[in-house]
Amino acid sequence: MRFCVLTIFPEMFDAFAGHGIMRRAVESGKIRLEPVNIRDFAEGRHRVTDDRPYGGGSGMVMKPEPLAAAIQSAKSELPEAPVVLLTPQGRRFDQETARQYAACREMIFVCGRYEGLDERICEAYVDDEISIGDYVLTGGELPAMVVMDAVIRHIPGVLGAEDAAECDSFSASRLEHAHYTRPGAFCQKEVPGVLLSGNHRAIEEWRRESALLRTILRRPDLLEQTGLTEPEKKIVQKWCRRLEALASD
Ligand code: 4HQ
Repeated sequence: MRFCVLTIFPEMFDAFAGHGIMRRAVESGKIRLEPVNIRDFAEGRHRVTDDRPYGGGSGMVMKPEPLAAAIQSAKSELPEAPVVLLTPQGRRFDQETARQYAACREMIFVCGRYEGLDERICEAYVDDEISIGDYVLTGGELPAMVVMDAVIRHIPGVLGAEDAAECDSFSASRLEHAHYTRPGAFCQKEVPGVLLSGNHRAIEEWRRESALLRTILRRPDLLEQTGLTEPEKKIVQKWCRRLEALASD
């Protein structure tokens, strides 16, 4: 998969491409990440990429001409790529969107700075507007890295030994079970005994229960979308009986 990222801070992507799973994916040739400096497409001695907003007010706006030239250049390199703008005005990024993007062979990200892009660029060139959450950042670079990070996990062979990105759409609607490693006792807390039992069926059941209870307590909103499976209903019924016994005198 090939990513082209249009930004005025291409160096921000060095650390991202240079570490961990992203680095391995780049080195193995599964991923190509090409940051492109929008400033290289700006005219004049100072190569200015921003200007004052029509109508006045504080803050600057990214000029349309350098952006248009940078996007056209990226599109000629990656003709199949959707042009994705990172903006709080976009639709919310989630695991399902990450999975869908992983089916693309190419993507172009546009990272804004200042108050954002001249609206005519959005209208003329942008295929998709994505927000990583309801907060305001100083630029689209971190959101572009967040999106790429979530997307590459779905590309076959990228995770390698680290288990595959859970492929069913269901996994996105359940939190992970608790995890433990050595030592067996830490801070006066023991690892749940079943995990040391070697009984793989029992371990699998404990993990399902852990995942479900954590989801109910921390993110009940995730369950409203899918509802409970039959085995999950059994777990909830078991806990209902336990809690009722506790409450009855
Ligand atoms: N931005 N999710 C870039 C964001 C943002 C977000 C604010 C994007 C500033 C110029 N992007 N502009 N949240 O906060 O994607």
